[in-house]
Amino acid sequence: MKKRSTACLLLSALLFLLLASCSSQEEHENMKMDKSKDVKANDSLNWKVDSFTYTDEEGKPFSIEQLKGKVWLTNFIFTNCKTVCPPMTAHMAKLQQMLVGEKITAEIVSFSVDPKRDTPEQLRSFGKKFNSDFTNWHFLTGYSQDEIENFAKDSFKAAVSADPTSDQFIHGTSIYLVNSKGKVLRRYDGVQNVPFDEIVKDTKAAANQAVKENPIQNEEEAQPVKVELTISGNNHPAIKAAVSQNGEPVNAADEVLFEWWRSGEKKHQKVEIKEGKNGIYTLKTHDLKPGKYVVISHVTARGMHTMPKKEFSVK
Ligand SMILES: [Cu+2]
Repeated sequence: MKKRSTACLLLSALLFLLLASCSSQEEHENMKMDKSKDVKANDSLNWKVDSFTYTDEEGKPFSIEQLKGKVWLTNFIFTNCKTVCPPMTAHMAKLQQMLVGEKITAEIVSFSVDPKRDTPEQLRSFGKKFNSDFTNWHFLTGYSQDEIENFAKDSFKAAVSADPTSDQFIHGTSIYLVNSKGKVLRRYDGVQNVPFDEIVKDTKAAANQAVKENPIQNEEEAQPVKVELTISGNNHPAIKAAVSQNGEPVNAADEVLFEWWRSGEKKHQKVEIKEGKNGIYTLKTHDLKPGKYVVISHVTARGMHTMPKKEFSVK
């Protein structure tokens, strides 16, 4: 040690600087790998994200269950980061805006790698600095240092560790795209050459895929099946049932049954129509005696039963 040369001192200083920087060596290797492999849009890394229940920037529990059926972008950050986390977060904020612009439904999750200092309040004020919209962007904490290091390694093959020489953390700088089944699809550079358009395009594709595979996820938003009966013509009126759901015509109802009778008479007539065109099921009446009639249509579509009633008269 006494004989330590100036060159050696310089080298130590350089090493110190390298370690203190946010991007890990593993990340640099990943970047190299990304370039050489030229990952295509359909290539899936196919890593399964481990189940978790952490704490969000509101101090509320946030678990992977809340991401079920949803597509999400994610990264690892900490609010006291002196290097890459601020630009990474600004990039994520830009992506959030772009997703809104393209009407893409996706969530964003930023995991703190410094859970001791990153309280929910701290994360919230950090997010606010970047105009993060917390409705679909979740900043997570509420675990031990060991837990987040293992989680990052197991689920994202990402290194996270405390820098022994400073108060900084060494962590990967990727943005990951996770599909609705909790599989990591892709990894992008989150700092320097962020492929914004590509990320938005891939997220859109994954979100469309999610809707296709899991229409149930929209069940809460699904309105009940709607039926509108209209009657046109006098002597032998045509009765039309327009069946729709969420403004979309339903052309394959389980059952559309028209049943009508003359007021005061017991005799009913029934016709079942199986297929609609543009959601319209038409019944042409015939041989009707003059009088007042009542018509009902039973419609069973998508498990929902609805039965409107209408009156008409034949002269
Ligand atoms: Cu950082």
